[in-house]
Amino acid sequence: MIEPVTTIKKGLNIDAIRSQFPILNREVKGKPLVYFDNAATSQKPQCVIDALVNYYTHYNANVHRGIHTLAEEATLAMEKSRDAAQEFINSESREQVIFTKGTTEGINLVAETWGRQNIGAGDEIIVSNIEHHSNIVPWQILIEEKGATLKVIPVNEKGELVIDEYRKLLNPRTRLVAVNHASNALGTINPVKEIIDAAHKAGALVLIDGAQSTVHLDIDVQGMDCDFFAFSSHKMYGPTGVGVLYGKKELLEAMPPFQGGGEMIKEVTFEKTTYNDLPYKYEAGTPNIADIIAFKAAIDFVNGIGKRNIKQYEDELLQYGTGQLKEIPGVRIVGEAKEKVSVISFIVDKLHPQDLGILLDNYGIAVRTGHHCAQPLMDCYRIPGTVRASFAVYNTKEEIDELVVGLKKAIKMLS
Ligand code: C6P
Repeated sequence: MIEPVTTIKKGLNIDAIRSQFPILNREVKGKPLVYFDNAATSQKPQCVIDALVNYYTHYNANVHRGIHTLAEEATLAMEKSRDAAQEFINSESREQVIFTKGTTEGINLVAETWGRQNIGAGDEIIVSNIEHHSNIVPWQILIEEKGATLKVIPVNEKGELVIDEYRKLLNPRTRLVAVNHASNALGTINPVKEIIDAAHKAGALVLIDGAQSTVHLDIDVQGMDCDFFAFSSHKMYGPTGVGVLYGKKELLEAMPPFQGGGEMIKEVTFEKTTYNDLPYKYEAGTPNIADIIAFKAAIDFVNGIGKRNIKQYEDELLQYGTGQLKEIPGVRIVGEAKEKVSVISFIVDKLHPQDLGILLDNYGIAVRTGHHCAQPLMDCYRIPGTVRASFAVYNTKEEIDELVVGLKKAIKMLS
């Protein structure tokens, strides 16, 4: 268990937090690992690893099917995860928490069910210029099939959405607005409440891609009033292969099923099949039981530290890192929105991000380089990609200093 350390006044006990992550003790290329690729996936604390091992060691069984002890224990543990996720995002009910493989599957689920049912020729879907491909391509597949149109909210030089232009895009043909809560490529936190309220006034629904926000920001789906919210466990210290799709109940009830199979049915005959109640209607087949169970350990881990404490500490890292990187000649930060999560994207004059990434890896520093699955954004800024350092609660200013030293060396070698 994490030490009960953590009031804002005292500051976080980062050493105690780091000690929960065994992987942080390893070396890469003979150097201590500096892991700054948290926006891609965060590392996992021991409690999450233990939850996985514990399930497979002691009560591995399928869920919702057996009446034997192991099956009951597994079912109970999995459903406890649903309760934890419900509370974590303040969903009205547990039935509205659908387990998916991750954000991508959650968005595709909405596109293939609600979208197929509700989008027609001439309808419009609005996305933004700073979306991840996961929140672009599913809508492109849909509009191609239906003869609908995709509209795009522009982004300014700082990496903020141009909300006045967004308002102009809304019209009676707008059926859905799909935007991220926080951008993976820039770190921008979008004004989702404002976006949602404007969309609702225009009669459109809103899907929020919470992949990059859920670990950093308080999430209140009721307060936000979003219609759908999708996120992934693996970006918030939990296992891969698990995510949640939240939806408003009346929408989830009206939508057709996503996939057919076991668990999502009430009764099957060759003449007619009736579908299960929420949330199981959207959870066909044996779920990812172990990872769903361990996801609760991740939620407990985050709650144990407190999101506000995490955000406050990560903001410090963000400001420190931004200041340090800006001092290096030739470095330009890409994305300087007023509100950001702890992501710093940058480019260096005349150098390719990938070359920098390879050299940084030689110093044990893991960053992501490239387009970050946000090619339309890179095209808009006319850059091939960026180097991205993204921070988690276990990172330190000393590690940022390592990045600065490594980057200076890399720039010297490549120039
Ligand atoms: N971004 C990154 O390095 P999945 O892969 O389904 O868990 O999440 C997809 C996704 C959707 N939206 C946003 C805003 C995201 O950042 C991501 C994942 C990772 O930035 C991997 S490409």
